[in-house]
Amino acid sequence: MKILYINPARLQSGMDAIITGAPLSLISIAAMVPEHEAKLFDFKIDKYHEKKFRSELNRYDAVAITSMTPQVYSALDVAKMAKEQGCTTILGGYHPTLVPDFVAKHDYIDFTVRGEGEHTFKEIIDYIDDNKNDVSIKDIDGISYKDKNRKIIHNKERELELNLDNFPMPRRELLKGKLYTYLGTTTRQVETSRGCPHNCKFCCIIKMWRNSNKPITYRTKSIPRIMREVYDVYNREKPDFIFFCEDNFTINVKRTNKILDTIIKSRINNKMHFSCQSRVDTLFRNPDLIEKLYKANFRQVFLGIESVHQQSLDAMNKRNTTPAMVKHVVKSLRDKGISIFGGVIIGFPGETKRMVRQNIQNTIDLDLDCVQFTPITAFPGTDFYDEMKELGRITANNYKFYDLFHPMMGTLELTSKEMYRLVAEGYASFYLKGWLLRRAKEYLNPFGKFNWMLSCMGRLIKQGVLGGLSMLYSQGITTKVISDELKNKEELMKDVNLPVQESAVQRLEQILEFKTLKPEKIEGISEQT
Ligand code: B12
Ligand code: SF4
Repeated sequence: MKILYINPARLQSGMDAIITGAPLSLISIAAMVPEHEAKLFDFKIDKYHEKKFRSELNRYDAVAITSMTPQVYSALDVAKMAKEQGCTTILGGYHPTLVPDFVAKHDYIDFTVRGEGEHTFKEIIDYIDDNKNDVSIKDIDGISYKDKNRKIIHNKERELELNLDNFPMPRRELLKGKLYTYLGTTTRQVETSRGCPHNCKFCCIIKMWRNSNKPITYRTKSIPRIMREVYDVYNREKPDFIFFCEDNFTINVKRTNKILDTIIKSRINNKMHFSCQSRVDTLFRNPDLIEKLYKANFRQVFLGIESVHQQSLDAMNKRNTTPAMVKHVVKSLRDKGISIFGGVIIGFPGETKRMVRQNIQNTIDLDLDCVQFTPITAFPGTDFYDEMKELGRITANNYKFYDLFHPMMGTLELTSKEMYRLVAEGYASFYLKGWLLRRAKEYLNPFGKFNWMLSCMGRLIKQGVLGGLSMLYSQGITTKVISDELKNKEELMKDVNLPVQESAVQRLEQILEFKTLKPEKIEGISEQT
């Protein structure tokens, strides 16, 4: 059989302007059916002409399409086209998992895949390939489809694979020749674990990687398997960076240490850089980890900064984090020459305009390398979404606005229009008031701690700076949107009391006493420090 794997259209806003990430999802499921001819079409990278694309579709028996929430309309458009050209259509990923009916109801979608894709995909392909495995459609767990009467059937959920090493290596040859970049650096993703025990209020990870009879399921790959993937990437692509792409690479500190020790011992860290996503509280509690990340040549860390207001952090289920910890961790990382990409939430329920502006000002003061200001977003399929819907807060039903750039809801304190203006104000005041000069001073200094940036400077300027700035201008974001309140820093910040580091420690002790996070209750975590 011939299968075309499709990553649907680019978004015009948000991170897509500065980051083009490879679809690890598609190359992971493709690895389950190596006997079938495979090609990847990535709308973010490949040139698209409808006529040519349609005639390409004619060559394929099936299409496998991935979709996050904001991409879902593009995914459906492509699926419709594929059906018209006679392909079997299979859709999976976050949105089909979180809101399967929305996808499955369309006539041109044959199979909607919920949750982990590997086993389910193999079973579907065997099923449509002359029913090789001799199963009935109702026995394929994790799919939704329509019966003869067009009624949507949701089969039983797919149990998660307990040993991630059992999955074959992703088919990285499908990415060949495609330029995937993060802020101008050539980057490839490696996934070392799935799931997260933290359950932040706004996050949908817990819904994705979970067996419904268990609260949280966290699974890891073995160190030899991770290193095989690292070397596979290095040997094929020699990228500037490997990005450990799970949402939280440092959940289990002992395990993270082991991975870092192995990387250091192997000396692969002399050949390329690494990056990952982590949490402030973990790095605060484990300062040695920062040292080791540095030794292992990690030069970018993505951190959820979220808010300078403790009331918001608490309500988000980030009780273990304080603004003082954030300040400390950001400084520790940057002192080492590790750049930080921070995520900041605009308009968490309870935050007034003034509080949001204080949050923006705090982000500027932190002097992060890069920041994404995201209006508080409730992804459909999460408890948070249901809660907001019940309160009548959802303002956008069109999923294309769920792109972490446009607000999809309002709060008691802010309308969604006000929230959008605050997002614009955040970007304008962070990026358009001296940021470029500060970064240039650091990154262009051949003797400075950020001199690792020099080798990718051309691409960084083109994608990270020009791409990012033109995205802002195209959205009408200029310094004109900055309010007088934000211009008067002293007045604005006088009632923000950033406690000193000791009180952050005290708070942590207090919290640990209450044992809000009970690691022993989390499946897969036995070695948490
Ligand atoms: C790396 C990453 C990116 C990269 C690369 C994205 C890409 N091309 O894959 C970049 C940085 C570009 C990115 C961008 C965005 N991202 Co992102 N990203 C991730 C991250 C951290 C890892 C994704 C990954 O590679 N996972 C590993 C693979 C193996 O897992 P997977 O993708 O889930 O695929 C499995 C299943 O979902 C399923 N599956 C997936 N697709 C398909 C298709 C078929 C046919 C089948 C059968 C199965 C199947 O099978 C796979 C194997 O089990 C996730 C969080 C996470 N931990 O997953 C967020 C995440 C997916 N991103 C998210 C969001 C919101 C975005 C943005 C909208 C943010 C923004 N505006 O800035 C953009 C949208 C980009 C776009 N073009 O539309 C959300 C999605 C929420 C949602 N409901 O859709 C997540 C979950 C983060 C979060 N915690 O909220 N992202
Ligand atoms: S730590 Fe990250 S992945 Fe985990 S629940 Fe919070 S936002 Fe989601």
